[in-house]
Amino acid sequence: MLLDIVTKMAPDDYVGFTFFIGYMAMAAASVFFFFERGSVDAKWKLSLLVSALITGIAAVHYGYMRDYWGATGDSPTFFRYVDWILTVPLMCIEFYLLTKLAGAKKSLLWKLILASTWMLVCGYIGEAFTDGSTGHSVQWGVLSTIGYLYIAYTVWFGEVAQLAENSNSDVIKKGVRALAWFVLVGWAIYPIGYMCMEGGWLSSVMAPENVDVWYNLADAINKIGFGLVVYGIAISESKSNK
Ligand SMILES: *C/C=C(C)/C=C/C=C(C)/C=C/C1=C(C)CCCC1(C)C
Repeated sequence: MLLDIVTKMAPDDYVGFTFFIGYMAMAAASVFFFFERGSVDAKWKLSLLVSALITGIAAVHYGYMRDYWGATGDSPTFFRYVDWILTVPLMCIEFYLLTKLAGAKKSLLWKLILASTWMLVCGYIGEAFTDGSTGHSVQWGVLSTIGYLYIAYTVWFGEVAQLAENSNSDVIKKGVRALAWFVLVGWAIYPIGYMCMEGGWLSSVMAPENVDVWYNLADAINKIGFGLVVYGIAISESKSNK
């Protein structure tokens, strides 16, 4: 089955190409984050485990998406959202774990998880149940964006930002700010991709088939890059305490 798909991969199939690379990169990142737990202080091990889970869950779904794409040539929207609905709340957990040492409460964790789930459920309804109309796309896109803006606000100015500011650790201050940039810039690629679907505001700018290349690039930045920043924080904080 797999071999069949591989032999049919066209040389200019960039979506297929990035699904293959994404799969291996996510898997490799997971192994890295998992084994590097041994290099950081005990209080950082959970953060690195969560990083490994994010890229590990993505690796499995990239395997599915790669094969689905190879077999059908369609956008694997279903697997994409299954992956996001698991990995994005895990990224919210990373923000909580980083600020927990500065006093973050459980309620912060639940607010972020709720907002991210809302964002993705609305996005899925908008994308998977599209009737091709602009009305449907915009309505669910706007609802989804409320969840996104809530998260962006919380990490830039709200509770997460304030906790990091009061943390007495420059590493955490800088690290949380770096992760907030991922949310603002890296995550913004997804709504742009969403708007390229049939009926979307940008549907005349980019064909929906190319959207997957952007999603794959965004995922690599937002999952592996995000994990590396968390790793950087954990490593420097571990050293500075020795
Ligand atoms: C690893 C995967 C990540 C970080 C996925 C993030 C996804 C988003 C930030 C999606 C956001 C959307 C909107 C803000 C509006 C339109 C619908 C979505 C779901 C594409």
